[in-house]
Amino acid sequence: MELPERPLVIVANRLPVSRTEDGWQPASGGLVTALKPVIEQLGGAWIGWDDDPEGVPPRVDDFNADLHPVSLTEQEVAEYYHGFANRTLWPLFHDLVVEPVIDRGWWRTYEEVNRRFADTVRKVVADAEVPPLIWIQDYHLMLQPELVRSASPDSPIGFFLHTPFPPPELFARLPWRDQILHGLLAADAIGFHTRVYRDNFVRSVQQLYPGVTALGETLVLPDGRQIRAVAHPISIDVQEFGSLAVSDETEVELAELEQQFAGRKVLLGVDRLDYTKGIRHRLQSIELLLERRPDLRGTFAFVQIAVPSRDDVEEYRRLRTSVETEVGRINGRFTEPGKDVPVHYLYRGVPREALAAYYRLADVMCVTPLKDGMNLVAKEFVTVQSAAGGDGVLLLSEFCGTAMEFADDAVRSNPFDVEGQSYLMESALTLEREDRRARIARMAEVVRDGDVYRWVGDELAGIAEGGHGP
Ligand code: ADQ
Repeated sequence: MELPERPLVIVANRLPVSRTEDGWQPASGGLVTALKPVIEQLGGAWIGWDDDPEGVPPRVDDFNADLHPVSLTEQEVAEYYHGFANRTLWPLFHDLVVEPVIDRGWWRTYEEVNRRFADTVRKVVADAEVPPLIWIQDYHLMLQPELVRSASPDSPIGFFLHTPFPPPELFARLPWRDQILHGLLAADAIGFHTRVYRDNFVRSVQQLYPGVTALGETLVLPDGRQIRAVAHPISIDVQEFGSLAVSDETEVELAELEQQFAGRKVLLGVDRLDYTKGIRHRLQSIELLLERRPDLRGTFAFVQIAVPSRDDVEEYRRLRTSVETEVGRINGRFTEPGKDVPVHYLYRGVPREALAAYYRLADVMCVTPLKDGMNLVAKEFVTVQSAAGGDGVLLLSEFCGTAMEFADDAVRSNPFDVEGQSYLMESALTLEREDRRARIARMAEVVRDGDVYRWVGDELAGIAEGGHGP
């Protein structure tokens, strides 16, 4: 990977560290893992919200960046984060699977908090010998490029959106659409997971700003300035998941699970508990399958692992209640006396080794979001299965970024069609073994060819190259 000869400043909602029993450590997400070696070489800084009551240390071992916390008041967290980011932008960007809340007060706080992040960037770049490359992450910080541009005029500035970008007719509903686009267009390069999201963005820009032309990946603004709008699909650390798949701890976990589910096939769901992930629709499909095919009862189990998420937000609390009601109803209807329940529901995050063991155990992995920017669970599953010589089937929603990469090797589902999806679950259980194995191998190869290190490299190169003045 060719790296820019500048330090790197990352601006993201969260700082890249978490508190563990052994003290502070770099967080385990894909972005942090992928940036570790890059930051090791270039050095740099990370600016993010400091949501630990005791404060985050200025540096942690094994991560070569200075950490610059932005402190937020309770009201700011409620309005900028739970409010505008998660109840306005999040549902709007996921095709309105729930109604976005439009609140002027939240918008003002979003602007204010974005300004505060930019003030911290200003302080950080003031000390830099060379203008750093500034890389801004995600929908919480869409006003940053413009604010940061004035703080560091000579820095290359990039922005990456981890969610989908909605079609222009949906985006146009946002009362502050102009400000958001204006904020973004100050970047040199703007990255999306897929070409569809990129094209949605370009069409929104063109509708709202007549006179913008698009030439391939380049947008030419009316004042002649050029920026790049690119599709760079995010991915996982393939090597890490490959070794995790066959580690001793994973084997131990798997042996226990195999004993627990002996004689039954396993369908699996692993998600944050979010209404975009299609968990309720998935459960309804399971219920229909059990209803339609009494002969299959007792021959399979459905396991849903749901990581608690955003439980300060009303829609998420309601979702939890309805998922738990649904699980209770299905188990109430279909559990035979003295036998195990058909649906296993774990409301918690599980350690990496346990996660890998579940991926290996699954006969059918159900990744069926109503809308999802990319979805890394699907990529983790095929990587783990392939590394362990597995032959599980991936049932994959048409409405996630990953579906663009896996062509027909996944069983493609429309999760809104819960009955159709129940038939797909049934047929996924009966695919021929050789076919299953070949599909997993092809999907794993796609992930191997474009892992998270390639994503980081493509993004940084794009930011360094993009952006030309009038
Ligand atoms: P998320 O919506 O969080 O990310 P996803 O891409 O699937 O979705 O990543 C979830 C991560 O959490 C995976 O690495 C998975 O292993 C882990 N995880 C999920 N459930 C877990 C559990 N119960 N226990 C332990 N780990 C669990 C957002 C966007 C996505 C986009 C990513 C990256 O919504 O579309 O793919 O950012 O850009």
